[in-house]
Amino acid sequence: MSKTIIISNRLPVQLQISDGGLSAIPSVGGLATGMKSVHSGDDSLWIGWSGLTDEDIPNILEPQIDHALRELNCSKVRLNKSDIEGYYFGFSNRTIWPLFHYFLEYSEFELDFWESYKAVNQKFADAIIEAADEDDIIWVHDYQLLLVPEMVKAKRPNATIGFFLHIPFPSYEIFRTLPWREHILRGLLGADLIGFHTYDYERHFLSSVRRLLGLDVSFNDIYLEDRVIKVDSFPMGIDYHKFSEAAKKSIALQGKHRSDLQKKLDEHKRSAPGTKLIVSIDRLDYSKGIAKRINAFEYFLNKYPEYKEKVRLIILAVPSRSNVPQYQLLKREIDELVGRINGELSTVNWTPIWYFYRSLPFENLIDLYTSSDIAWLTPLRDGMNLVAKEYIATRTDKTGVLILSEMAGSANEMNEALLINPNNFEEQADTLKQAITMPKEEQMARNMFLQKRLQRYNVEVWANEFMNSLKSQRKAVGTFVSE
Ligand code: GDG
Repeated sequence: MSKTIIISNRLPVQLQISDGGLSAIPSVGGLATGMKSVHSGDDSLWIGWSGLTDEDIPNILEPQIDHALRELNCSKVRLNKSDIEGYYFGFSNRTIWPLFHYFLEYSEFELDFWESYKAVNQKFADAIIEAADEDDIIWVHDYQLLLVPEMVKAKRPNATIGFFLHIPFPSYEIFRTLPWREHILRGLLGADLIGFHTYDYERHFLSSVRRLLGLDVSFNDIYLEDRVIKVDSFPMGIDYHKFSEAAKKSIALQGKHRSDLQKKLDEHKRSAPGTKLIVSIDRLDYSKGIAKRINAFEYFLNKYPEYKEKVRLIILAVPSRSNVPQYQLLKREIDELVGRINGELSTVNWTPIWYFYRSLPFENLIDLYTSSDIAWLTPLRDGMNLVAKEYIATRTDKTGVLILSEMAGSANEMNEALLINPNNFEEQADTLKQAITMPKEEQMARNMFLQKRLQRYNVEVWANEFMNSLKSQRKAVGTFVSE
């Protein structure tokens, strides 16, 4: 019987060392949840990095780690500190990430990063080749592993390989600037199915394949020697039920059972009735447009001063990639902006911005979603943006307004949200006013459509549709080769 192998940079597992020894706790992130139906039972295996480098793992613990991972049908790829520096913090996050998010000026074309990326992709590919039989189904995830499909196909030509990119694929004019552009395309073309969040990313990829490799492309099929590679879009959904149920639980908590964060938010609502809470939640990443959002908020307060003391912006910025210089600079910029604006505009009763630089437990994230009147998400580029979808899923009474950047992949499916261009402060100021004054009936009408769509196309459906398409590609490839 064939098995399914999933590969991502990180395993869906958190390793913990305690008195009782070592344990591997399954993580509850979006991808792990979505892949539950695919990664279940002994006929599936998830290969990835454990989060600990060779230098972090004492030899004596190695067998224990492997055993704990095996219990969860996981297997680790061993990486050392220098791999992580070159492949992860280097090529993945200082070359590909900025380039694919249109931050051309941040993208570093360093030969050392590239060499490390190739070597580490080969380590992942070797781990797959060792584990995979000829007729297995292999699903590779994301921008850290763009070369893996070709490396695996070379040794396992009959395996069916799928690849899904979680970030945007940029337009040809951007992608062509990459010195190793043909290698990256050829790496991906080892897959039989290549999936993107949106139709636009798919078109950009096909255009690069046609123009840089001169291959035949017909609709969404690429012809490469004796193979046909299918390219398609699969917009990722969320675990709708998990978010709506958690929201019901959060809202139902009474008195002393309410979380400290909820108590603080309740107190705020009591002391300043009618004040609107605007929330924004992102990893601290320049692609998310956090600094521009803060500037746009200041612009709004200057344009519509009647809203001073009537609105508060809550920013949750989750620490991310703090080894990369651009992220350190951004952190400083945001600290200064928040400090300056709060310093200039605060009154004895009002602080315009509450800024949290940390990760919150899931329950608190839900408290924030359920307590806020408006979610304001302004990425300059974003593959999908799941926060937008999660906010809508937690609005169990259907109230709440979502303001969403049209540069997020999720904007394609969320037309009933208020869509904005994050570079246009004038438009955002007016949209904030529209959100603040939007009648409840209109909020509910908009959210009803959004919720229905998100319920239907949830993360499990996303994973199953990709897998079904991959399986039918296997059949199609079989037919093509034998003809
Ligand atoms: C990449 C692409 C694409 C956030 N803060 C906390 C927390 N979160 C959770 C959210 C959400 C996830 O993190 C963030 O997902 P996004 O989709 O918004 O963004 P990226 O991390 O950039 O993800 C993106 C995604 O991959 C999937 O393909 O949508 O475009 O960039 O689920 O809930 N969770 C907890 N505490 C926090 O403080 N527990």
